[in-house]
Amino acid sequence: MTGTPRTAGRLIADALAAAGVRVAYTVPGESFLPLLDGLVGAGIRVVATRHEGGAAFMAAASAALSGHPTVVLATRAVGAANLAIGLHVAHADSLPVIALVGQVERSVRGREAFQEVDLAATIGGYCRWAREVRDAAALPGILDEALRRATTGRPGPVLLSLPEDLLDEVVADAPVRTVSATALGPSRMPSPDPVHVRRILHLLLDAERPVILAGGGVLRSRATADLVRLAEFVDVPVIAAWRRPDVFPNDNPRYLGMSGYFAPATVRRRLEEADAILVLGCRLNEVAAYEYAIPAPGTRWAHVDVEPLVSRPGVAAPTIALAADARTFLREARRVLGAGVLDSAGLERRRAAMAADRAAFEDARVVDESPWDGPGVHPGRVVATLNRVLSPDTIVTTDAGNFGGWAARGLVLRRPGTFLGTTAGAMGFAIPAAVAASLAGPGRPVVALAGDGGAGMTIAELETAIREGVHPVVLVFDNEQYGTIHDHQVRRGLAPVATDLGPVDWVRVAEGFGALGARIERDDELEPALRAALSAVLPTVLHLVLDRRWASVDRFGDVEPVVLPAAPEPQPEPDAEPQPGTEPAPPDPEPEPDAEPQPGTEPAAPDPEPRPAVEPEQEQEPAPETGPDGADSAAEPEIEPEPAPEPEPEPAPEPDARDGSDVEPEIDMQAEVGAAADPEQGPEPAAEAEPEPGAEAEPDSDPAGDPGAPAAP
Ligand SMILES: Cc1ncc(C[n+]2csc(CCOP(=O)(O)OP(=O)(O)O)c2C)c(N)n1
Ligand SMILES: [Mg+2]
Repeated sequence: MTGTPRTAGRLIADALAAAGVRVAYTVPGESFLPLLDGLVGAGIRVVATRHEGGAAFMAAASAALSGHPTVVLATRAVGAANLAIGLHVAHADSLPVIALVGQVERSVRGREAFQEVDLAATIGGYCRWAREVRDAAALPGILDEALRRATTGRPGPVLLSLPEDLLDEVVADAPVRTVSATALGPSRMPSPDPVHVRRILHLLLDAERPVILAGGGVLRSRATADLVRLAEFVDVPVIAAWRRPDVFPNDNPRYLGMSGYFAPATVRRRLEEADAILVLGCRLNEVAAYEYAIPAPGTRWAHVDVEPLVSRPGVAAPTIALAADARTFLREARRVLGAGVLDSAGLERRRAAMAADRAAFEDARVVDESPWDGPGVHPGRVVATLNRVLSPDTIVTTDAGNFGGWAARGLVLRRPGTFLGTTAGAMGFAIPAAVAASLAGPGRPVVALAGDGGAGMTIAELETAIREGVHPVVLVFDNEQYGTIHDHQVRRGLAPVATDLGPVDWVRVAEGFGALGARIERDDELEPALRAALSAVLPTVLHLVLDRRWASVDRFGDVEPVVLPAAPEPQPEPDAEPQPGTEPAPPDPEPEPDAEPQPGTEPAAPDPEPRPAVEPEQEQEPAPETGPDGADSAAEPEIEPEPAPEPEPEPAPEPDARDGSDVEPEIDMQAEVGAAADPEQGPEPAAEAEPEPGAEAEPDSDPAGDPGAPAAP
């Protein structure tokens, strides 16, 4: 594309619009005014927030829901410093956030100018990549690179430092090479080699206790429906990675819970017992992997990820590592399975074990049954009320804090894209994320869960919600305490320093911003108030009064564990799911990739290399998504929800393919075990060996890793 003369600010905005950016969040500054102008001119919605931290949280939430790169803007050292927490979130959660920060004019740079700091070297350190632009002629190339870094391979935040005077410069007829939205993202990765896919299926299906650990990569590639199909077809259970509970429908009998803080004890146990794990679109961060205890020593595991691990200190290398996005992997797996035969004895064994596992999990996730008659509400019953009242399309956002433990254990989510919580454990996230979710999907119910500590950090964004015409519901769990940290202190026998907070009248706070509020002191008051809040046309804050003795979902008072009623005897699950093997195979609705030789007829490949993550220049065919569409796009819902998993039967296998009774065995899962997953072969190389953010310990995490006494960030 050849550019017409325009300011550098407008050129940046046009490039962003072309890359699919639809919304930008900011606290404005005088250092980037032409850019603000340019964004509006390019049809990007610009939302002013009350704090740059809120803006960055919103950008991260928007990117998570829409899959599009999202912009956050801030001014020089002061605004950029406030962005940091949200950039860290975007890094931890692999979200394509583009931070554009106004910088001092080039003529005063390096002279201790007003609000001057090296932005790329400081705040840029929170990002995957950061540059200061010194010359307008270099802008197109730098923008190109920034967009690629943010969206290809493992997505993440990038930062551009933009000198104020540069943004005013007119860039005359410069050739502009902008990246188009359709050329970006992990879905542009090539289909994985079927030989590798088959090896991974072998690893899983030849095991006694296989499990799939699914993470954000499945959500980002909109692959939940594909994962459900695979899990149902092969009868392998799924565990969601920490803070990704919406990756698999929680009411599906194959779902065995979310890992990490406050998970039911059955989750860790099941992961430890697994003799094979498929880690799919998951970074195995410290919390999700129980302080790197998972995969347990001796567990054979496959890592399928846009940037799979080769090795990490203290963790055994994967048996197989495959660079692929979750959706293309799952579709290829389905194709490979459709051409083969499953061992029926293995299927039966897995199905029986799954019924028992699921029953144990269901018992362990009960959070509302301990006796309670006040004062204040029972936090587990709050979660039970949410389960009863919220429609399946409601988006729930969460903050960090022990209050979230009851939801982590007991909240039931049925659809992908209905949960936003950060693996960075950042307080203050829930309310801005709820505002962004409401903006992204107008009309969709959105509920934020926050403690009184976290709510206090970003409650001002209620005004942003009102100004922008959206109305999330905010539940403030008020124990007048930084309860999580107090809990740490108590468990270490320390005095409670700096963890007591004073009373806040959250109803009046809400009303002060022009929102609605209700104080909830008894369990039976919540349901009517929640229903009213969900149908209100203004944001509502529900002030949940909590007795401080609710220390966590596992502890009541400073010493007493929560006493729950005895669990009922586990009942085997009636398997009501349609059995793919017993139903007629409909035609495959998806175009299959070019005809490939049947895997069964291929010569056994001697441990071939996986295809690496796509290089930017490579194979960039158009995506099915629509590109940017100027001014109109700003008004459209931003969320691109994945359709709920279809109930239709599997297309690929023949009626008897699962028991192999009269189908030619094109893949004999039994026969190929040894060749498919040989631990001696060592891991496949990953695309890039970057430091893993998951390896960074959170200061508040519980070093003992005691699942019975967790500490939420
Ligand atoms: C931005 C940020 N600052 C500090 C922390 C450390 N921290 C983790 S939980 C917590 C207390 C949260 O208090 P509150 O929101 O009231 O929830 P509660 O633990 O009381 O349920 C703190 C201070 C953090 N995770 N994030
Ligand atoms: Mg609190």
